[in-house]
Amino acid sequence: MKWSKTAFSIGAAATLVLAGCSSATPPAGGGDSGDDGYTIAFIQGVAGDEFYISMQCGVEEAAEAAGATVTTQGPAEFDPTLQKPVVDAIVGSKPDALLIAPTDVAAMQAPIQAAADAGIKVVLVDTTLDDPSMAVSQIASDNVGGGEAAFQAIQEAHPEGGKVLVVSNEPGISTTDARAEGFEGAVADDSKFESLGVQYSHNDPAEAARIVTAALQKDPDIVGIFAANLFAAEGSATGVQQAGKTDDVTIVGFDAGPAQVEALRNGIVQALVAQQPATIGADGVAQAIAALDGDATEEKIQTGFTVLTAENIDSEGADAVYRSSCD
Ligand code: T6T
Repeated sequence: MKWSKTAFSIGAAATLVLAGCSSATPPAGGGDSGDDGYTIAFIQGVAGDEFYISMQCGVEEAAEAAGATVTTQGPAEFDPTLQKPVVDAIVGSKPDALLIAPTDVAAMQAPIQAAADAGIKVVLVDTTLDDPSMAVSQIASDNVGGGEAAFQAIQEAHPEGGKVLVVSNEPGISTTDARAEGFEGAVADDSKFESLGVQYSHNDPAEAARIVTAALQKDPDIVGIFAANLFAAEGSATGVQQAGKTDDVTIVGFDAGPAQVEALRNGIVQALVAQQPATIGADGVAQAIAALDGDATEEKIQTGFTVLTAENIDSEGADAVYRSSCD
């Protein structure tokens, strides 16, 4: 399957817009409302996560420009057992299109298939499924490339090599699995580095902190930690600080919420791989509308990322920081 690429960028700023959790743009009519605008439901991977809030901002802005109505909802945790009922309720309300970030490649298969079977145009944003064939389009970051870039940042900070650890979220999430794969593949290509493997923090920063503290007790010579998402990065930073190892361990986190950026500014985290969530959301709306209009859609769209460091966070990296609200 071929990915089309939009704006791959290292060191370049991404365009972002803004966010909230369960809200709707002003009614513009919809397939079901009898007007000429479409109704679009956006289901986040988890509510309150600045990555998905920023995506919501992109979705809302693009929908408003197209005269479509959007409702946004997300489960309280990144958990398929909590996301499934949200999808089931949305299917019952029969929007024209569903933009969704599935929380598990397997567990969300049947609920999302049910949406497609009900005639709703499905666009997968951020994460995907084992079998995404029901979707009119899939839009995601270059997650493997982002994992490779994270290793490159650790490599540059520690040219002498050493032990590295990945703190991820949960196995079965397409994005974080791909990031870990990209990172681990790059480590395997450099014999000066030794991988200590991937540990899963279950989207809980406190668990990520525990993992890192324990890992540093066992292997005090760890030189680098790759935290594969926002919550893993938050907890990894805490764990390294608690172990008093801030000066020795390079932390590279995926995502760039305000707390991660503060940790970058404070020298606790050395680099952040910022995605382009607003672009993913806007592209998702465009693909949904193309499908509803009977126009051609892109099977896969790959968006870029920006590596943020202390050097570029106040210049070309500034626009890549995620939003905590669309206001
Ligand atoms: O990293 C993002 C997203 O891309 C991933 O699929 C799940 O975690 C985040 O939402 C950040 O918390």
